[in-house]
Amino acid sequence: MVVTHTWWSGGQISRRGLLVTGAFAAGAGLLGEPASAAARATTPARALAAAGRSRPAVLRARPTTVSLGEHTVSTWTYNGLLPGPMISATAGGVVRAPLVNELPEATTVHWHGIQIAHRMDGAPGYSQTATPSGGRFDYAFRVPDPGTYFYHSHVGTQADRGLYGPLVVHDPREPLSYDVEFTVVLDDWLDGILGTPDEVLRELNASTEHDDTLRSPALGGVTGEVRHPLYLINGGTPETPATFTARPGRRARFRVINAAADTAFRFALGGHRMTVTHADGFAVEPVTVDTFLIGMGERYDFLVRLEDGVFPMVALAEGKGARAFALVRAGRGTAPRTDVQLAQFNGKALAYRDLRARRDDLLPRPERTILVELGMRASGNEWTLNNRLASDPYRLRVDRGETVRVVLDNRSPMWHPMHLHGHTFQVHVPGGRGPRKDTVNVLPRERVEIDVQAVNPGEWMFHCHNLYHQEQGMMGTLGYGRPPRHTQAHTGHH
Ligand SMILES: [Cu+2]
Repeated sequence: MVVTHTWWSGGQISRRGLLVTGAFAAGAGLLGEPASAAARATTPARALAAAGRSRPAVLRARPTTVSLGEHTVSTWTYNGLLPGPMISATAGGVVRAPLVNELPEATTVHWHGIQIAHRMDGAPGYSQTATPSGGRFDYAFRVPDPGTYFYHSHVGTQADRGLYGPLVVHDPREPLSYDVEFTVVLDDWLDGILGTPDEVLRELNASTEHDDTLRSPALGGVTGEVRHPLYLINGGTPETPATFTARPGRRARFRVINAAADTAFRFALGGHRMTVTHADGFAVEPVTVDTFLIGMGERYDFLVRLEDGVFPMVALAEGKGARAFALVRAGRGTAPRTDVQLAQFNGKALAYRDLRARRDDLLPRPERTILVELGMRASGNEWTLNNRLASDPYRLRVDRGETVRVVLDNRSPMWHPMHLHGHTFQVHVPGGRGPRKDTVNVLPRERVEIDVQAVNPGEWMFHCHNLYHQEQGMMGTLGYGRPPRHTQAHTGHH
């Protein structure tokens, strides 16, 4: 089956609803409805009752032939779609998304950013045994918080194939007003062009050097491990771009997800400034910027009032000299060239210190501090947390109910987007009220402090969201109380 991104290119919820079997709550955020927040407004009680009627969104992980501009590649996707199907739910509701594994190897689905019940986390060796080829796993979980999330395989390098998709949790009391919303999934692509991700990992493991031409001052040095041949927005290439269509003057919410394995993107929308409203799903005090840098695993939501015309959406692959490209059609006009230069990239760039959490989202003061050193071994291809690899993982021990400050001290020569499962943390910024996030970029020679409230017992992965660093050892755990007896190391090649 050949899949293009066409089904997605409408981008609007109403268009997607034709194809998607989202686990949505009737009457609250129905996929076929207009996306105005007012239309979705409902009481929490009603949303909860409605959630009980959600129907399952079956995810079939399977080999797929995908058309990417001039390339036709064999890869793995969910349901033959790239990205996988939109899963939409209402906060407080339940997502039912059974996985059917039609791949030739075991797999899991991780629900990135969701404060989820531990056994549904899709963490092989920690929350479940990976589902074997031909097997099935019935994912069903409550989604406590509204926001922009995504799901992806958490086995080996599978997420650097096409095994990812968006997960949007609507707020039954959405405070923002907008007319239309779009989901924007960024990815770096190599599968079927440079080889498989497993082959690329083997090459990286055989080398002790990094590609010094992939550099970014904003990321403090070498920006990634691989120069990808393609960068995608919703599966579209610059030559076959995804297109987001709406009427001029409409207020649009964009939900941007970086699902890439190894690429930070510098994002801008031609002709517009963006008012950022959410970071990693959580609301922040709105801040208007021209551009933002988004690491792997991060999400930003922003609002714009659409101007009249056809506008380029550009996501520069940071330090890699290439871009992802899409179109926003709001009115008439000809499409801009794919190499158009955007003034926005010279304008105001979002920084973490610009992000302020809502008062309701503040965590208690931490009671103690734990230091986690991010390191690189002399081999140059092993990445560590407190000098330990995933095969013998560093365990960050917490007790239920406490809040701890975790100091991420990057002594390695590369930046790392550190991601914690099962929790959101609060990034410590001077003056307090830093954003709630689940993924935070830590630059070389930088110390980032995050506060974690231990409210969700389990053994949780804590790892770099550069997939290649994760597979080269950069994975520890956050666990409650004494370590369980049967915790097993499960990943990495060491
Ligand atoms: Cu890393």
